[in-house]
Amino acid sequence: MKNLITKVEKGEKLSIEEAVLLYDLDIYTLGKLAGTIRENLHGRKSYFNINRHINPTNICKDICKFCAYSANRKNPNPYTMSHDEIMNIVRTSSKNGISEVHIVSAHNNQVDLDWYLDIFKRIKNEFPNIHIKALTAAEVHFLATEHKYSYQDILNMMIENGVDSMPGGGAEIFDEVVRDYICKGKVSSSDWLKIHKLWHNLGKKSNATMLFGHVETRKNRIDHMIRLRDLQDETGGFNAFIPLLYQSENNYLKVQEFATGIEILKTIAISRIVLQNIKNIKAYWVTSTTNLAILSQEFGANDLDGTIERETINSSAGADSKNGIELKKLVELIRDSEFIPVERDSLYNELKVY
Ligand code: V47
Repeated sequence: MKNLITKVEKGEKLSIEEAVLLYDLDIYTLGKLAGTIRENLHGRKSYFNINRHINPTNICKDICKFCAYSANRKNPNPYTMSHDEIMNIVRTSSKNGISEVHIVSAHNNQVDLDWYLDIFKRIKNEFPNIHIKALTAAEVHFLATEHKYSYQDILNMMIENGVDSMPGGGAEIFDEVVRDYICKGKVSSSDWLKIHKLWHNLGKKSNATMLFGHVETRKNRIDHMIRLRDLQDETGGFNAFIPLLYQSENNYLKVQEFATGIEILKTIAISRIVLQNIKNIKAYWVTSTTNLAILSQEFGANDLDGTIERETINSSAGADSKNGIELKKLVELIRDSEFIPVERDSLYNELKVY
């Protein structure tokens, strides 16, 4: 263990086996190691943005066992927003000072490709200063397959229509066996990575998530991180890594044992240690709860996502995020925990230090 700690302190790259061993360290040692990396990168600053999540449709041709958002037997309320409805949301949110819209949908084969893409142009025309983070690699794969285009074509169309960056959703767990069990039929791990690589090669940025705390093993998590680390070495295009804690309500995934608070904090700390080439680790308050997100700042996380305003995907599965979080509260929580709240834009330029 001493050798392993020295290796981390020197910033050396860990193998899968070494990184799995990190879980055997106590939480304080891990916090210290990850905290030092965080401190060197960001000092005591903790970032967030003022953003709005929009989930325009929940009709989905895929069935992921962990998903409570898509319209199905457990959630029999299908909806598809019109572009006018979406524009009204963006207009209201722009008055609230958002700098970003985060738009993610289900895989709806009852609307055409223009329904997915035209909305970006409308938003960009009316609000050129709002950053559009939209379409996960899972959606890109769905649109390419459904409408018979290449990934490159879809990515080019996204740029033509005003998409600025890609969110990190749809990554789930890259291990093929687990992936097959929890979300068979969805974009494959290699295609998820390929789509992000193509996007980065267009000079664009994206995020990467990992859904954990369900049926995956510690080794699966490390394997996931290392596949991201390898791609980041090639492209440098990931802005942030976001471990998403599994929410268990209203879905079809049976989980025997849920992740404990210690396991969650260890996973965040280990992600900070393994992914030293990804600058930001986001403790997504939506899935981890605000309490644990705040604590995660001591375990390597330097970003808490944003105010969100409205959230459907994770709140359908039990997260307490339906109505976002007030800016004042988010700032107070960060300040009370003796970190410095910094509002950022989507590309991590600092907008305001509170
Ligand atoms: O892709 C679905 C996950 C993701 C559940 O890039 C679930 O900045 C937990 O990707 N329990 C969507 N998670 C959210 C997402 C995201 C969120 C915030 C910021 C960014 C970013 C991206 O939510 C999905 C899926 O992996 N998800 N169901 C569930 N039951």
